[in-house]
Order: sequence, then C-alpha cells, then structure tokens
Amino acid sequence: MAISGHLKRAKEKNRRNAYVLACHLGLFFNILRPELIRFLLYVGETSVSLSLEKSLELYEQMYLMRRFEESAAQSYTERKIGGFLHLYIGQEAVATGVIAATEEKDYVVTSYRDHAHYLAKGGTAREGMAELFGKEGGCSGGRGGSMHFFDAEKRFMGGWGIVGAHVPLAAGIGFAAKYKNDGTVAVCFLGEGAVSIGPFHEGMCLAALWKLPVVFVVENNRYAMGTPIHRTMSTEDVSTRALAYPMARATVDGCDLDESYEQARIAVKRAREQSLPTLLEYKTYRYRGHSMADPAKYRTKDELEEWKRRDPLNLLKTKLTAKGVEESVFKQIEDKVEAEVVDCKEFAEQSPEPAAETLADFVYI
Ligand SMILES: Cc1ncc(C[n+]2csc(CCOP(=O)(O)OP(=O)(O)O)c2C)c(N)n1
Ligand SMILES: [Mg+2]
Repeated sequence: MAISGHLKRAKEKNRRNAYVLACHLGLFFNILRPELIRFLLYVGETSVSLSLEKSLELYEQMYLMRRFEESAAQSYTERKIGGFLHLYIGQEAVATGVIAATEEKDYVVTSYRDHAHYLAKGGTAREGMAELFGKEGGCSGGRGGSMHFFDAEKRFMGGWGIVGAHVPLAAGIGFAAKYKNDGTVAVCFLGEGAVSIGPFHEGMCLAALWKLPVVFVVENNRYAMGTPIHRTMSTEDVSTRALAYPMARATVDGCDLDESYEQARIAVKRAREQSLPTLLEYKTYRYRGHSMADPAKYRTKDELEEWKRRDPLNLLKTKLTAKGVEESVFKQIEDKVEAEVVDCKEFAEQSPEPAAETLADFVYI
C-alpha cells in the first residue's frame, strides 16, 4: 500500500513536471515566434535617407512646433488661453519623422498632447492657435481647445483626452482601410502611460488578430503626469508589449529625426503592403511639465539637462551643418517661422468668439 501510494505520487509529480515543461516550451515559442517575424520582416530592408531639401523642410516644421508652443505658453500666462495646455517641446522629432513617412491620404490619431501632430499633418498655425484661444476660426471651431484638435479633411482624427481610449479607434480606422481596400494606413500616437490600460490591449489585440494596417507609436517620455515609468512597468523596454499579440516591434531614438523617419517608414510600408501592424517605441522626453499647471518637481535638473543636450532641433541642425548647410539658411527658415507665429497669434486674437446661440452645437444632449 505504501509502495503503491509512493508510485502514485511519483507519477503525479512526473505529470506535473511534464506540464510545467510544456508551459515553458509554449511560452518560449510564443516569445520566439514574434521575434522571428520581427527579424524576417527587417531582412531585405534597405534604408532610405531623407534628402537635404526634405530635412530642411522638416527642420522648419520642427522649429514651427517649438515656437508655436512657446508662444502658446506665453499666451497662457497672459490668460488668453483657458483650460489645459500640454506642451510637446522636446518630442518634436517623433511626430515630424513619423508623419513624414506617411502619405497625405493616411490617418493620424493621437492623445491630448496633439499640437505638433496636427501641424505635421498639414494643420495651419492660424487654425491651431485660434483653437487654443477658443475662437471660431480654430480647427475645431474653438470648441475643442488644446486637447481636441481635429481636421477630418486632412485625416487628422484628433486629439483625445482619455488615456488609451483612442487606441481602439485607431484599430477601427485600420479596419475601415482594410475593408475598403483603399491602401491607407492609420498611425496612432500614445504615451507610455497608456500601455498598461485596457483599451490599449483591446486595440492591439484586434489589430494583430485582423492584420490591420496600423502603426502604434508609443512616445515614451518617461513620465505619465508625475509618475516615472519604473513605478508602473516591470521593464524599461516598452516595445515588449508587442510580444503578446504578436506584432513586429522596434525601439527608436526619438531625438533623432532620421531614425524617427526611417523606422516609421519601414512600419508604414509593412502596414500598406502587407496589412500588418507594428508597435514602435520612441525614447523621448518632454522639457516642460505634464501641463502648464505642473512645475515638474519630480525630476532632477541634471536629468532634464542631460536630455536637453540631445535636443532634436539642435541634433538635426548639427547634422545638416556637417553636410554643408550654412547658418544663413537656418536663419532664413527661423525668420519665416517667427513671422508665422506672430501672424497666427494675431489671427487668433482677431477671430470671433463662437456665437452664444451655437453653444449646444456639436454637443450630444
Ligand atoms: C483613463 C484615464 N485615466 C487617467 C487620466 C488622467 N491623465 C491624464 S494624462 C495622464 C498621464 C498619461 O501619460 P502618458 O500616456 O505617458 O502621456 P504623456 O502625458 O506623457 O504624453 C493621466 C493619468 C486620463 N486622462 N484618462
Ligand atoms: Mg509619458
């Protein structure tokens, strides 16, 4: 009896061991499979660099983003802008490089830190600033403000305030593109603070399951409001979120415009030609607080200074100077942008307030 009991227990233990081994092997292959896909997808890709002319055009765009927001910050302190104001300063190479890799017909959707994405998608500084001022001439008729820039005609699908909630929308846009077979791609920008939230996983799950032409761009600026990433994730490698679905992934230097463009170009091509999603993690940093109301005391001066040494605008300028672009060329671009920023503020100030009788327009009651 004692022997048969012993044998029974030994058999059970063996079964348990076999089960644990099978689980480990399953886990191993589950992780290996997307990594293999990732490797195969990159094989045969030759890099395409930005021309000098295009780089200068994008420098102008980045300089406009920077000066547009510095001007907005000034207007905010003058109380000309109400509500929230989340600045993108420091992250410009991400939106610029990624959107440069798309076509006009492609869709972009993003979170509340949306001014730069709107400008990169063809939005005007005038309509952007008027939106911040809450005026009729704004891109959302003055009803959206900083967090809700929209321009459906330009295929800029907003400006969303609920963290992660726009990720399933991006999957929906990708689904429509695939259903209509119109060759368009959806690009979804989100913060690293969104990758542990339910809707992020719902969107990722469907994009992988239905093989949707979507590029998810996580802008990892290391903080979600005042919470550093190490307090909410067990890994610093945000791109590993792609492994579960599985989906191709890459980690990108978000300060370097060329790399930003190149990795997005590969992902957009994959979406357009093979109808496959990608998760790109861009390592970046915001120089200001979460919003104008945040003095950002949760980080050290040294940390901020270290990131500022890799300022995306300076990095690009240094690279272009090394290629022979003279200071006078930058000066010309910067003067043009300064005039545009002055003009957009004047436009915003002169644009009328929305009429009182339109108060309930665009509102679901
Ligand atoms: C579902 C939800 N929870 C909480 C908030 C409050 N909130 C606004 S922004 C934010 C942090 C998001 O950080 P991240 O995604 O990293 O974007 P970043 O601000 O760094 O661009 C939080 C928690 C919200 N808007 N929505
Ligand atoms: Mg963040």
